[in-house]
Amino acid sequence: MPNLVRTRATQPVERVPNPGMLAEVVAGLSAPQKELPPKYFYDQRGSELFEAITRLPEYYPTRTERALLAGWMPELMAQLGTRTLVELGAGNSEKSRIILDAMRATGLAELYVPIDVSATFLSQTAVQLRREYPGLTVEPAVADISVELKLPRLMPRPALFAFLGSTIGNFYPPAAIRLLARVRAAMAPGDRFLMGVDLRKDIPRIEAAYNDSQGVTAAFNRNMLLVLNHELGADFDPDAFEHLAFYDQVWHRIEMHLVAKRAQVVMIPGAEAVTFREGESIRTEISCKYDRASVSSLFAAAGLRIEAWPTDPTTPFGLVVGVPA
Ligand code: SAH
Ligand code: AVI
Repeated sequence: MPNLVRTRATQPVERVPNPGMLAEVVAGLSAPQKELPPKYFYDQRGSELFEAITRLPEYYPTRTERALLAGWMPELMAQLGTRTLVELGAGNSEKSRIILDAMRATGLAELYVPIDVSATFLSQTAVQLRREYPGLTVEPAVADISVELKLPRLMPRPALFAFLGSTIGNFYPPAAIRLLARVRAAMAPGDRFLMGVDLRKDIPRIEAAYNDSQGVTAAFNRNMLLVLNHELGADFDPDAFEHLAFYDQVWHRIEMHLVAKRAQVVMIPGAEAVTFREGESIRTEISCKYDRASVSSLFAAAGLRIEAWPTDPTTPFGLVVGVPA
């Protein structure tokens, strides 16, 4: 059943149809600075490599966000009376369990909607969560959140829309604003938006998080080429590309690139040959770092405002609660 993901015993869900992938990849590789969208990291292996990244000593965001959630969610969920959790880019839902536990403690938890492009990973997570939370309805949605949210028609309210892990940072500001505006449009009175954002801080610490000593981030970066080989029949040689990650102080973001070790030509069926000069790179990801002012202006442009942001100067990561402006 290669194109179907079974999320319930009786209800198969179609894998995200991706007719646009070839066009998107060709457009990205034809630009003066070759570029591919980071959503193509996340096949099964890519999702597993990201999980491994979250456990690396250098990768501080996940454990910092987990600690913030553990400290804050019991109080916040009791205060909001949340009945539905919608999560964008849910991944393995590891930190979502902290929110779900806090919802369950209030006796109000009814529905969890994890949304992700990584179809098989999402369905495995859903099966596991149904076992762990017997009274909870888990309705996963396979969707590209840069295009749509794919929400169930009926959701018990109030709902919490969560976007954790600083995945917002992987979107260029105009796309981030469109995404947040989509969330804003889906919110009903009483709903809240919870977003994790990685904060600006000393550059060596940020750069170390994307250049780990075990090479897991490098493998994650190269995995995108394997995804293109598998999905499009391309003939990239991942070993012919080097991982590069650096902080851009002007744009306040990490950039990840794959740099051609030598001049080469790559074939993608249905497209013209893609040529690389030695040293030429594909930008595979940006990871923007924020402060309060930059989050405020993103929110304002999307029709949201910051309602709460408990800050601690020693914490290099922010958890922000947003409401419609
Ligand atoms: N929220 C989790 C996972 C973060 S990794 C955490 O905080 O640890 C980023 C997740 O977003 C991955 O699971 C990836 O598959 C998903 N993702 C990335 N781009 C996406 C897109 N355009 N649409 C939907 N999901 C996306
Ligand atoms: C998912 N996203 C927020 C991660 C990040 O830090 O930008 C992806 C990642 N890229 C390299 N390491 C982790």
